[in-house]
Amino acid sequence: MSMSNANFPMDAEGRTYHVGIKRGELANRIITVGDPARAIVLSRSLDGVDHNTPAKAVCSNLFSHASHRGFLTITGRYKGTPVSIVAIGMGVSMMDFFVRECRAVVDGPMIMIRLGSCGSLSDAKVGDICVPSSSYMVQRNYDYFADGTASTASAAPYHMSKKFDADPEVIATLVKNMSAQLGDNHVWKGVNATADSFYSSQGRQDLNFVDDNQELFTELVKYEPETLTLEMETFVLYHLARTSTVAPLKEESRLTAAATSNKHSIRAGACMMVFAQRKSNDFISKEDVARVEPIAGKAVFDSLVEVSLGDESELHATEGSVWAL
Ligand code: R1P
Ligand code: URA
Repeated sequence: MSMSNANFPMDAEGRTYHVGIKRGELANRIITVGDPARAIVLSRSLDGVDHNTPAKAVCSNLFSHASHRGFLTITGRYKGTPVSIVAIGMGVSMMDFFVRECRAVVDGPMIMIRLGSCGSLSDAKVGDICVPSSSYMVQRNYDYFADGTASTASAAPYHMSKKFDADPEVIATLVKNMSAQLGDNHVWKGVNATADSFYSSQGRQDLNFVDDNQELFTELVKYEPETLTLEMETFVLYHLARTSTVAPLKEESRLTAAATSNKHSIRAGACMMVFAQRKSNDFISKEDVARVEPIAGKAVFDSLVEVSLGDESELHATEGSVWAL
């Protein structure tokens, strides 16, 4: 693989370095998930799929691309509208690769909705859906542990960032469509905490390491009483959407205007299935995942196509794209 441009590497075909997609392969409306198997489950709701396709395969009439770095992109149409599904793996760095590289190859405004899994700190039970209207970041304070023991440290062991908001219309639409699919009593609104680890920064106890996180849940709720969920990506999605500039940056000459503009080219939202109930210590069953994933997916697709992206003629051209009829 030969790349040019060290600042934003792309290959000769115009494929981005990590997600591995190029112009015309990605729609303006995207659902992003962690697990590639979830992406394949969701792809079964797209138009014209052959339901005899083997369970682990992408239907051959949909576009799909698996990158060398573990991203899986599937593009097709949902109720006639072009949509993409992108599985990114886990963690904030993967979300950063995803948002930036996808933004770079699509013209016009975009909407990105994450359908993830999470731990619940509230009364939301396994299999319920949480829709966070904002997210903050919880990071291990590495300096605190500098001498291998916490005994001499003065600062706090974990750091909580400021909150960044989702797009309010995206959130309202997700709540409405999730409630229609699952019932109001299975859909929760609140604030998400994105952690830089599944373990220490989510308050999991691990005697093999000094983590000093026994009080973390109490600290999180003190910091933000509406804290509902813990997971590992949503903060970066909300943060990058809020710091996105005007779309699209087709020409260098637009960079200056874009950098000073207040407009954001990305509308973002997220919803998470509760996999871990941290108060009761329950973990979701395989059967519940198989039941919830496809219906939650339909609610996200319905939301993706319901939220307006403005003048559709400003969206990425159909001509030459993988969703051209
Ligand atoms: C950890 O098990 C992973 O699950 C959650 C976390 O954010 C993290 O990525 O989300 P996904 O199920 O979308 O990967
Ligand atoms: N994903 C997370 O990041 N945490 C959980 O507890 C469950 C899923």
